[in-house]
Amino acid sequence: MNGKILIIGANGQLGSVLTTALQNRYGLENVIASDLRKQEHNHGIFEIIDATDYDRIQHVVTQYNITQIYHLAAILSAKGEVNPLQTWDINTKTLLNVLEISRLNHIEKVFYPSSIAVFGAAALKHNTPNDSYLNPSTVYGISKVDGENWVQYYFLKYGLDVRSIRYPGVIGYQTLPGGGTTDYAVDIYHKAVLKEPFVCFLKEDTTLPMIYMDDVIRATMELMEAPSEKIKIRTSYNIAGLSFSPKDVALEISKILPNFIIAYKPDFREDIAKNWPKSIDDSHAQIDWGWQPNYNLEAITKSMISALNDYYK
Ligand code: AKB
Repeated sequence: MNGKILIIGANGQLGSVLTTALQNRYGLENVIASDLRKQEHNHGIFEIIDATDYDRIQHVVTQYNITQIYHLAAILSAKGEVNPLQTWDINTKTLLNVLEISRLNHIEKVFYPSSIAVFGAAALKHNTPNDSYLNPSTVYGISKVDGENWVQYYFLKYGLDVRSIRYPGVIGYQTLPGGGTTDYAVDIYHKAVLKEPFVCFLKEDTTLPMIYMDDVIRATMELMEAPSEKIKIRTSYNIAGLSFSPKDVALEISKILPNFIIAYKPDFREDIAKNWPKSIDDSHAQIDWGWQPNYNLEAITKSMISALNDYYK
């Protein structure tokens, strides 16, 4: 790769792990991490960027001669419902800033994460196809549908090479998610390792598509490194990891930690989850750029418990 990568939203659940992965692959000096605040864990080059500030992004792009942008900043599904108009404003304004700056500065590649939140009641619940009718029930989902159409527009109209994945719920030990409906699937492991009971905000049988952090990082890098002609979908690719319900994770955890206790107290996040798919058809990602997940629930559970045991030691 020639040039430098800018990551916007580098302190988030995915951003912090992806930043390290990109630094390892392309060199510490070639990755510029950015977010609203600098944090202790930030290694390498870090710049403060509020992505609603067009001039600030432009300044950093010029300063470092940026050639690739990963735009990860967004307000997620559950938090987004607290202030819908602000969520819309932030999610859409930041994307349009990135797209316009990318076009004007001849950025070579842009990554834009979409989500299973684009699907709503009209989509099939099982093996949801990539080209489903999209009628999301959250403002986050609406902003991602809008975003998917904008990235395709910039590709078709200006030839901007934007690539996108619809992420399932992401599970990882490295960072805590914030503001999502799938966050329970990370919190549950923390509580289990701390030997505390877990109160789940979804019903016990609410099955959702999920993916392990290692798989999601590999998917993102494989998509970004694929030859341009292999990227046939310019809105966003479905990818599947696995599907499970809170009851399934609790059962798997109790095989390692038999005293684990879970209770269920569904709240408004259950209403969000019930409109999302239970499983995803990712055949286009498999055919176009060779996507295959590696982790099942047993492997995820072993890896999460072992890593969090070390963390809390
Ligand atoms: C959320 O729960 O909002 C996110 C997502 C599925 O995009 N994790």
